[in-house]
Amino acid sequence: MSKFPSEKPVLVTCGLPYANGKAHVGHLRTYVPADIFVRSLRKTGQEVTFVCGSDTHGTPIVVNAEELKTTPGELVKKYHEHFDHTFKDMGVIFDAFGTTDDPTNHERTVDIVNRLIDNDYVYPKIIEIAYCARCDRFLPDRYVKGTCPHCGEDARGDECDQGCGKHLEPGELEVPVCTICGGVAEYKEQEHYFFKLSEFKDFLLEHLKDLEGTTNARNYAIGWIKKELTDWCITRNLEWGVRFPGHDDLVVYVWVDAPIGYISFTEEWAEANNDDWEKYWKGDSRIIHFIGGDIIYHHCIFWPAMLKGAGYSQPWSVVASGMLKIENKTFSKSRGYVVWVGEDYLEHGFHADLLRYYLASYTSHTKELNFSWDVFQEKINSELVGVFGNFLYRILLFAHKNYGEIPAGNIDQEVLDKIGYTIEDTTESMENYEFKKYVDTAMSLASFGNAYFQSREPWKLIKEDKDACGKVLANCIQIAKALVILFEPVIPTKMEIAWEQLGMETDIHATPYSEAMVEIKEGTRLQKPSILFEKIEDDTTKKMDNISSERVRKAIEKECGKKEETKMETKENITFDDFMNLDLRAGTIVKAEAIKRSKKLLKLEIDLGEDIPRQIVAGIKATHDPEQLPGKQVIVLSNLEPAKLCGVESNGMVLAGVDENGDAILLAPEKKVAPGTRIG
Ligand code: B3M
Ligand code: ZN
Repeated sequence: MSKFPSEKPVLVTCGLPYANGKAHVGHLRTYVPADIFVRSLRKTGQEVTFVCGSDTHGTPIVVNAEELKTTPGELVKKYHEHFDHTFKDMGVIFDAFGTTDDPTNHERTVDIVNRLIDNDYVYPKIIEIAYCARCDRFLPDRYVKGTCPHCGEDARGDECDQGCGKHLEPGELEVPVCTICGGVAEYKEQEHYFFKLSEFKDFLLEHLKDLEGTTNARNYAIGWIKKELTDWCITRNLEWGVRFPGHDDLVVYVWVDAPIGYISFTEEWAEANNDDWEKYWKGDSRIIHFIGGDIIYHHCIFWPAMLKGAGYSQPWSVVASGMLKIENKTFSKSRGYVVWVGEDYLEHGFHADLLRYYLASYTSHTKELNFSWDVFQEKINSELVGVFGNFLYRILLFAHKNYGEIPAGNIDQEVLDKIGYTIEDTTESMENYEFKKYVDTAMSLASFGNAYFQSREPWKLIKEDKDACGKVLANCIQIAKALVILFEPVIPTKMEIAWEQLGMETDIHATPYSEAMVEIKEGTRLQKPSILFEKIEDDTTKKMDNISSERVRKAIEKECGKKEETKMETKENITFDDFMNLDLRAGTIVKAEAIKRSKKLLKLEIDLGEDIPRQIVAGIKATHDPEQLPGKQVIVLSNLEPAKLCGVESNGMVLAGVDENGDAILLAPEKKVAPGTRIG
């Protein structure tokens, strides 16, 4: 049973790009399929509103603006414009493209947060927040890095980006380090506000049972909820963002106001079009979110709970794309594995539709997609040029040359059936978010067309029976008409031209699938066709490959340079008095035990000649067996301000170096000395 067209209003959204950097091919993995989906849905007769906008808040933007010596406002303005025009250039056409800093979004966020407060889903709690004494500031999210408590990998702020990918709550990160000054951070108590996510467990399990979309989204979310569902800290110590109601020193966490952008942009669209946004967000609707596979947690758990808690409609479907690889390497801007939409693609004169075609047809939406110039060339040349383009050009050229118009002739039942089945199959694929299947099925109609033309040998027939030949051509043009309608969602600009070449005067973008079965009109004038898709030459691919490898080479150089720099880096001179202020002592480890929550830390008790041994936390768990440590002598900085590491108090620092493997090397006196012996 077809799900579309539906009586219920349909809203499609795309994950909001952070207005913090340029658009790359990775972004397009969400936006291009979403745009294809919307165009296709409209062709089934479904009314759809399609909204998106820039995500303008959060610490990465503030950190980046600070580094670039500009303001967050200026920075996001620049990238908002960049995304807006890049999407348009790529044929991704939103009905509204706002920003989360729009007044509408500030107001809607405050409304939702207030509703959550009124409905008793928000409570204050004193928690430990990373704080940098040197910078004298709290360190929200991206201002702090450290070790993931779940998997032990290096992690930053609110997510374990190098390891398990989990969302991290404030205070969870172990061995926190300030990203501004690089100094060790400490945890300090502060009051923050929490959303009672844990109360939504049953609701979410029910909600997810019926959630449409790709199975990766549903399964991931269900798995997560069954494991754990903890309350969410929804406030941050920042200037930039949406103020938390009643608190001048707090803003809401970016993941609160970002998805609310979906609502605000719908409001902005409704305002501009004299329509009603509440039919989507307060009524019985179908809200479809296209997102990257790395933000399933936020869209399938946090977001529906927040909407439910505030009395808004919840998503009907979540479509999550797989990850992107560049030339078979994990996508990484810093390592140079990136393809920028502007400077690496459009600015080299490649047509947007070719990339749209590649992204839609390379692999299924939830799988990893590899971007490779060689594969790009191969796919474009063999499929778009070799099959589809070839069919269109040869039949139109033949028809133009021999008839100058669409010749007369009944359409074979076989041809109409083939078109009918193709439309059935493709629309079904689209409803299941199977873009590759959609394209492959449409392409098989082009192959059918080629075989039809070839087997009837019109170049011979024209000499023997012009009418019979005309009928063959009419059938081919009917197939071409269907193909252009079917391919419009994928390659919309190219299909505009093809539609004209078929002598059509209507708007291809507004032409429904059903039109493919309507027989073409004999006598329609045909212009001399032009070639729609040009072959990509080997030289071009080579040139693009070189640009890619050059970027990777430069990234490696930069990385090495950085290492070199840090190796050679010397600190500013200090005075002798400064040095004398360091109270360095030799001590004997009397006890050592692992801190369970941490992969890096050991809790040590060290005899410094005082009444009781000092408790000091050291990051040597990976290299030192606690059982082997008692009795060992070490050097301790004994007057370091106390700090809590992973919830355990530490009163000093054990001195250690790091060898070339990154392992900790403990410093020790040359021979055994009395505990407390002064060093220096
Ligand atoms: N701005 C980008 C990302 O994490 C983030 C999406 C927000 S969607 C509401 O992919
Ligand atoms: Zn992790």
